[in-house]
Amino acid sequence: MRYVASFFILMSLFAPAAVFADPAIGVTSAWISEAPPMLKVHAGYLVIENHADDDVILLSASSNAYERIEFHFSDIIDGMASMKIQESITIPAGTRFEFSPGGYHLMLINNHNPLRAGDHVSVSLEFNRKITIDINMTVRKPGNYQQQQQHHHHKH
Ligand SMILES: [Cu+2]
Repeated sequence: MRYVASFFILMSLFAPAAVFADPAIGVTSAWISEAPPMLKVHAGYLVIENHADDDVILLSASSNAYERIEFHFSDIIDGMASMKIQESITIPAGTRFEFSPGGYHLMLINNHNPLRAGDHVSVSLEFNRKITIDINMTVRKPGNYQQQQQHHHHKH
């Protein structure tokens, strides 16, 4: 235990920003749904894979392009669509977690500049154990993206 503690003290001395990529966590399919210019709240989606033997917890997300980012879950309550804020997202060991339309999403609030399909937004994901992963999210038209995703699931 003492050994582990001194390891983390050393890490914090030599890596002051405590930012390092963790090969145990993979992020794929990161995109933001293009919205009309007057709409300043955008939905973002991604898949997080946890290859580690421990659970990881996504604690927060931030971007220079937005005022702030929340984690939301879309649900239907009494026939009304609603969004619930999630304080954090736990990804159990050896599983993948999907933010996808109709379920969990990043709620990206108040973009500083207009964003259109084809633009890229860099987002920092902060996990427990001081893991930060910087990702690049692509702005896409929602219809196009869904067509691509459903390519293999066509019913004739
Ligand atoms: Cu939302």
